[in-house]
Amino acid sequence: SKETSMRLFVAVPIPSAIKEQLQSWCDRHKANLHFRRWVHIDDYHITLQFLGATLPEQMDKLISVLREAGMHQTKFSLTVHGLGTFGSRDAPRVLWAGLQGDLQALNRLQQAIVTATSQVGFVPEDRPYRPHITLASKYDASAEQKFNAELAPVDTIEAAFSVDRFVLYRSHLNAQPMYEELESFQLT
Ligand code: 3AM
Repeated sequence: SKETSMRLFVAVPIPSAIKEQLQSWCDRHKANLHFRRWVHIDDYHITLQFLGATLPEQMDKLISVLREAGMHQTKFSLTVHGLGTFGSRDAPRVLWAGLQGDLQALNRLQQAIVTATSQVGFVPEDRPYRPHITLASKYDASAEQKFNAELAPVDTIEAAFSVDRFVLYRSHLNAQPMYEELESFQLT
């Protein structure tokens, strides 16, 4: 039922040193970028799959297929690189930092997770996977200056990190930070 279900998603956590750089970039640029909601530093992540409402009785099986999926995926490295938005140019829905590095490994991991969770009843999204780190949302459409990625020097946010695990998160709407780490899964 709705009362007992949890809102879950699977994501790659971001190491503290990288999160600090992302936050510092946001702090330096938020006055010029007209988003009203900035992601809490502890909430930065790369979503692999949004699972949505999940019942407590689904948890054991879910955790077990995720653990199995992680055992067959090897560690890899990513670089935070560049900025982008989802939504239209005049009214972007979210501002995100992009990724470079071993994107093939990231896509393989995402595929493995979608396959694993489908075995326990989670329905994959039919839109293509677009890995990103959301930085801000709620664009102020009344802003005089339209969003322009060129206004913000993207090079200052570049940094490499190693991905050796992924996490099952619970989302708490209206909380700060919003995301609670329920379970961590090691890659090989
Ligand atoms: O990774 P980000 O922060 O861009 O937008 C939500 C967030 O994405 C997304 O899942 C992530 C963790 O909450 N999300 C929320 N509701 C969703 C839905 N119904 C969703 N993704 C797909 N379908």
